[in-house]
Amino acid sequence: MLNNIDKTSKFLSYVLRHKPEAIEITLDNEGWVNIDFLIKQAQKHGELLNKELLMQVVSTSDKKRFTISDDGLNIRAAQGHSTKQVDIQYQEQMPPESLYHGTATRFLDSIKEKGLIAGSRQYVHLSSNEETAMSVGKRHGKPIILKINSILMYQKGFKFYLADNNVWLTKHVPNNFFTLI
Ligand code: HQG
Repeated sequence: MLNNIDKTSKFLSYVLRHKPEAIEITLDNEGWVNIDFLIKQAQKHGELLNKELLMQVVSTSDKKRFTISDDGLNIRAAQGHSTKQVDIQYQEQMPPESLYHGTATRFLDSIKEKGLIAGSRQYVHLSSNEETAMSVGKRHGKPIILKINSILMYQKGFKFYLADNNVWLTKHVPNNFFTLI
């Protein structure tokens, strides 16, 4: 059973990453929405949300999924978007030598063929350490970890971005830039 915090976290991920229209809100290009308005709309659609619970979810999120704006008025998901409303201008960055991607064995054949693709999301998500990659992979089935030669990709002109919560993003990892570990 999910507790209130986990339920609310899933709800916020859903509306801030994928389906803002589900509660009749609009996100700006950078993914932000006014917190009071979000709460009002969530309540209107039957969600048990209030400011205290929202702030609790933000501060306890293991992956720091949500960011509050400096003025405290707005909230956004740090990464993971599929909605076309949002096109965050992430700061391009030089990646570390290697990055990791956790996935499931059943995807391997396809990944070996096409490389890592963003699918329904806007970016391929990469982790800076193996432990995180492992927990991401476990969500999909029997996990495996790919080690990505991110610095070589960068030298060859591929762009990397670092989200607010330290998840690394890139558009595509072709199949010659990773090994299985
Ligand atoms: C796989 C979570 C077949 C890919 C995590 C992954 C992350 C392919 C799945 C964030 C493929 C997509 C994102 C190909 C990639 N053929 N399968 N060519 N290329 N895939 O959930 O990276 O908890 O969209 O390996 O922590 O698992 O939601 O992406 O298995 O940061 O905050 O297609 O979501 O964060 O799955 O996870 P997802 P992901 P939250």
